[in-house]
Amino acid sequence: MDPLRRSPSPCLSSQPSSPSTPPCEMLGPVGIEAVLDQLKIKAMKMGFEFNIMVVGQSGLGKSTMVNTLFKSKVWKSNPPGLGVPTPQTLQLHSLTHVIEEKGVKLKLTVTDTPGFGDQINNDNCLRPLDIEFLQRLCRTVNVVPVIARADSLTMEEREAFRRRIQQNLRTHCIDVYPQMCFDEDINDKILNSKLRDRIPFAVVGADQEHLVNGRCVLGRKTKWGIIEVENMAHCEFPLLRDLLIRSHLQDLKDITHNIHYENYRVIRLNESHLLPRGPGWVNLAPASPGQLTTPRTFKVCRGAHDDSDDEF
Ligand SMILES: Nc1nc2c(ncn2[C@@H]2O[C@H](COP(=O)(O)OP(=O)(O)OP(=O)(O)O)[C@@H](O)[C@H]2O)c(=O)[nH]1
Ligand SMILES: [Mg+2]
Repeated sequence: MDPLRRSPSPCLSSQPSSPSTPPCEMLGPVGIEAVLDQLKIKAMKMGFEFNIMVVGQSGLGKSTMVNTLFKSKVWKSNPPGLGVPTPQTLQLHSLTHVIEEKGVKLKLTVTDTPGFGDQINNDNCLRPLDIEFLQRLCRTVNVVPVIARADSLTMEEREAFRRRIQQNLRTHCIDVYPQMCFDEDINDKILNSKLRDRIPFAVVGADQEHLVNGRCVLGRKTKWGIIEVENMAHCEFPLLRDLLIRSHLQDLKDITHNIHYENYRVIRLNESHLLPRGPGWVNLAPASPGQLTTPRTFKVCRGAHDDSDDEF
């Protein structure tokens, strides 16, 4: 039942409003804005949780990137277990760290994975294996592609590689994050268009600190000098980090929760609907299968869940 209908306020009568019955607004505000404080208090109490998984070819720098994320300046201290050389990753491995800033807690979990498709050359573009993998992956999670080991490319090569990858993604309908169809308003469109133009970010990973002009910086030592991961003149790691942890964290979670998870749920419910009916069988399948598979419906679905708690 609609809670607003259940207990009508004194100003709501069964009579339709007429010029002689003053509308509710005239009696003053009811204090709806207090809900913002309630949401804030609840969010502060519960904290936020965010999961990232790194995937790609073996030896590409995935484990180093996980360490870079944890060691970059978002964290004042290093989580335990870092600082040792990264061995080859042979199985899934998750690292969790709680960051607290001004009373807001973020529990960040980064999952490292073993490399895949190592025998195939991908010097110039996406391999068929990557295409197949990304096409499936972007229907299940938000995909943020990066150009790893960007220090091995000149600035011109990075740009040319980026354009080739962008073209590949378009040609093969791989809809990476931030997906254009989920831009909610003109501000989203402007901000995300700039990001889409820069993705894949050209990043450098490093888990060693070096002294540069009296400052301790995270970077890679080469015979030409130190490549600083936090320096935008050297690589785009700060853009990646800010997208993930700062500017788009809640949006990434919303899309995961309201679109990817909802789609997964619908698929599973449809599967269970096909199972033979037995004790405990409940018909939970949606009225029209595949309802959530078009971007237009995604958007509606996203709006419908915008009040979700997002607890984890
Ligand atoms: N030049 C350069 N080397 C890097 C970079 N990131 C990592 N490396 C080096 O690449 C090697 C492999 O790095 P890992 O992080 O272990 O690679 P991985 O993708 O986790 O490898 P697997 O676990 O085998 O899948 C190490 O020697 C790293 O120091 C980078 O941005 N630039
Ligand atoms: Mg690894």
